[in-house]
Amino acid sequence: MNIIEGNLTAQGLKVGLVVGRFNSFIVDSLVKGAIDTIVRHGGSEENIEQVLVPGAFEIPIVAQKMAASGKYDVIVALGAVIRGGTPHFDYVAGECVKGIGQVALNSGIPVSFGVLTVDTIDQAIERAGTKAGNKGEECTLAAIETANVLKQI
Ligand code: INI
Repeated sequence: MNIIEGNLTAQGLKVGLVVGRFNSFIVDSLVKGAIDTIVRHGGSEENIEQVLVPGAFEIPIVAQKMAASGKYDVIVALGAVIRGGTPHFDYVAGECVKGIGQVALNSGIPVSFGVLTVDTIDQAIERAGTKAGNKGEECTLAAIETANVLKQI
């Protein structure tokens, strides 16, 4: 039996980060975690490009152009959508996740989902480098593995 799996080596990997500025206090920690993960797995900061957008809603359209550019092996989407008192959260989070999935499938470039979708600021803090880890790190690891498995198929 032939088993194909991606390793966690980021050496030579060209990574595009698309980052929603909204809730930047949280998102900055996700970005730090993503960059740290790439470097600790053998990648280099010169091969990372960061594109900033206003909020999670804008991530898909920018990720789409990044994917079509041919400049990146993988794209990591980072942001934080925090529920408020209106249905706004559902629209922003829903469009963001749907759009990111579409970009990945339509382009063939993996787009990793590192956008927090949480009910409270506390939950966001927990996932941005405190007791529930750092989702920027986790989704970057998934991005590295997926990019490497795709290369072998
Ligand atoms: N954008 C976010 O990234 N996170 C949020 O929590 C958020 N909330 O709650 O409003 C948010 N809204 C802005 C949205 O992403 C767009 O930038 C805006 O609607 C303009 O298109």
